[in-house]
Amino acid sequence: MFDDLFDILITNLEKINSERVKLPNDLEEYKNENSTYIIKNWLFKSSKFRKWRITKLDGGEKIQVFNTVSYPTFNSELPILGVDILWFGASQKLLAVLDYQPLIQDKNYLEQYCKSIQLIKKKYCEFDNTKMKKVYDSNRYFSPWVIICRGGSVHIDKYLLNVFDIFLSEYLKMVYYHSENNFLNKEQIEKKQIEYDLYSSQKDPAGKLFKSFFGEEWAKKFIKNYLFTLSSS
Ligand code: BLA
Repeated sequence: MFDDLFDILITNLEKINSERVKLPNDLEEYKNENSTYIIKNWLFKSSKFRKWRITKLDGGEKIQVFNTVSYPTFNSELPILGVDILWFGASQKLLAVLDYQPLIQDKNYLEQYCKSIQLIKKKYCEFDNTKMKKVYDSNRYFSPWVIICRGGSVHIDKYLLNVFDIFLSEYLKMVYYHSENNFLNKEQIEKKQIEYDLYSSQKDPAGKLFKSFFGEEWAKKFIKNYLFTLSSS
């Protein structure tokens, strides 16, 4: 599922000359014993991005996930693009979260780098239909304009691809027009990205899910060596 989102993303990553980074076989693809859950992962890097990861989880009717996160190089203070899209087939429920995840909560930083999401929210207000619950602290690494949709298949059919397409292309435009940092130096950027990984590795509700689908050993390795690589630095 979500192949159209995946295809748009790959096309864009190719356009910006990203290079695919080879992952160990058991991180590239992993299945549980009876193959009810299959996870596939991709890793890219480019001159502008230290790391860009994509995860697809196929759990049949139970769960389908498309997740992607970009990390700019330590030379750029720009936000991290974060996308988490989940489909629960049995209950026909969609959860979609898209944000330019800010490194700091400075008002001017947020206005400069995150506010463009507002245009998408306004254009697709039927899609942006709910607020964040308490899993994450909304003041850490989320912008005031985070897009959250709790919906059904109609939200996928009518809006998801357009929302993702604009969200991605606006972000890439920002990255390519960005010339100088105004808020953070290289050392501070690195520190913030480390904090992001540490914080996310502790808060991510996916951790429990990976443990139950694929076992504790693989889940730990996946978090440390793929999802949040800086969390152990
Ligand atoms: C919520 N994400 C969730 C939940 C699960 C996942 C199981 C809880 C579902 C629910 O509340 O109904 C699952 N997250 C995953 C999986 C991966 C994953 C399988 O990352 C696989 C890699 N999450 C992110 C990123 C963002 C993010 C980058 O990984 C930022 C946009 C956001 N996920 C996010 C938020 C919630 C969530 C904000 C909670 C939504 C809420 O508060 O209502």
